[in-house]
Amino acid sequence: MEALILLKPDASYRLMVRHKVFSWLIRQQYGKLLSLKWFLPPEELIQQHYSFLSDRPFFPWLVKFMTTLPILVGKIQVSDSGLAGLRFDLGETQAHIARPNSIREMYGIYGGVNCVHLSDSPESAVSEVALWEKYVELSGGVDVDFSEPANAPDYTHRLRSLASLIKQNLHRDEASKVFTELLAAESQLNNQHVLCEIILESFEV
Ligand code: DAT
Ligand code: MG
Repeated sequence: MEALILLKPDASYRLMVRHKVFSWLIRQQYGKLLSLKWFLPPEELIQQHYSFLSDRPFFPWLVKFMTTLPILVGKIQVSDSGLAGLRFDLGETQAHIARPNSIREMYGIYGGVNCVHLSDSPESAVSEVALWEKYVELSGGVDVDFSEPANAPDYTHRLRSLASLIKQNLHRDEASKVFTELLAAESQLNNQHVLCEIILESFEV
């Protein structure tokens, strides 16, 4: 089958994290990365994609997180058991409690800021690919520069500890300021403040 893969904004724009997630995607033995490209998902697509979460308090934030900036979207050719293997590599949903050495533990920041979406079952893979292909062509190969960025830092674990302070309302302003500086140092984006805002907003809900 084909499964849907999305690099969420925290993986699409943090250069070293993007490189490391991509390295995992091409080195893993479970399936074959077929395509990845930049795409700004419209709200109605994300609302449908995450419709099973529409009554959760974080849903409005989640839709905003996934529709404010273009993200990397694509497909993986994978068997049922291969998909389970990839999902195991990915780790649990919330980044701050994901299994050590999983992709989300290593590169996600906190909670739902968890770097990667991957279809979570063969059924959802089929339905997600069908849904997304109504909006975007996903057959064009990998059309992104993933070369290793020279000297780009990866501050994931400092960002997570600052997120934890902000969530607990401890040193809130200072922690937000340092969080913003570290995220900017990791990322490459003209409107950097937008990325910071959508990530910081997740700690409010
Ligand atoms: P997954 O992405 O592991 O398949 P899911 O399909 O249950 O998890 O949820 C989709 C996304 O919604 C998830 O990647 C991040 C967000 N989310 C889910 N549960 C959450 C929670 N308890 N707190 C914050 N964000 C959550
Ligand atoms: Mg899921």
